Amino acid sequence: MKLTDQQLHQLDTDGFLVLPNVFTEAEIEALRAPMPALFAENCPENPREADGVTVRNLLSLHRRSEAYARLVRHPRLVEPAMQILGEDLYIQQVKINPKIGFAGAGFEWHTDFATHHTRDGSPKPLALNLHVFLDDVTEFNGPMWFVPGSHKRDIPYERTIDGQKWELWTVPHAAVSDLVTELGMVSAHGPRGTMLIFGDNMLHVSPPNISPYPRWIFSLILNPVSNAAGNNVPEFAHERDRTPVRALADDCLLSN
Ligand SMILES: O=C(O)CCC(=O)C(=O)O
Repeated sequence: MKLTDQQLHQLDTDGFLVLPNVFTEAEIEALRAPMPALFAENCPENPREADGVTVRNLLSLHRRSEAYARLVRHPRLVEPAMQILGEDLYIQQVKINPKIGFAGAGFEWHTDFATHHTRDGSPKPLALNLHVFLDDVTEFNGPMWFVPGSHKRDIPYERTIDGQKWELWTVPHAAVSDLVTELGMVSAHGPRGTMLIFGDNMLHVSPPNISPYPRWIFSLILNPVSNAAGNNVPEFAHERDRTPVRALADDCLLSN
């Protein structure tokens, strides 16, 4: 799948792109099928919310499930990423943030680059975050909010520790306030099967999910091999395999 010139222009201007109807209902069902078994695993790749019970992320899914081993090589994800970045990419991080209804906590204001640079050591904000909505994402169930155009700004950050003692690099609220006042905010929603792309320096946040509805979102981070880092953090936070990712066939999620 190739992005149009207009989509590339929009991504460059806003810093994110929402593409509805990229994955079919049958493909979304194939991706949801292994989830109950994956949720049930008690392992470091399934960190919990502050309640100690609810799964906050399911990480390294491409090493835990055949369906996700295929999804991370899906041409509808890999080809646009290679088109945007124009060089060999490796799989940096693979996860689902399930944001369970009533119990899924939010994510503080941040750019991914603050963590990728400060914690992992990535030199440049080149990594791309590619999301696939496995549920309808609405205004109610904790969608992500973006500050369009913020990816072109120099955004300050500071080290914080969240409720579960995870290290985060978040953006001070005074800086968020200035950027939001100037640039505004947009929430990214769409039906199951929607794809979302955003860059490493995009300022974003997401509120807790206090609705009854879950909000499973798959996230793949691809980083240029030339920008590799992350050898000092757990592998589920930054994958070690630097093999350039290559696209499979378009029907890979449904073929045997
Ligand atoms: O899943 C969410 O709501 C937030 C995810 C996020 O902040 C990220 O992928 O960088």
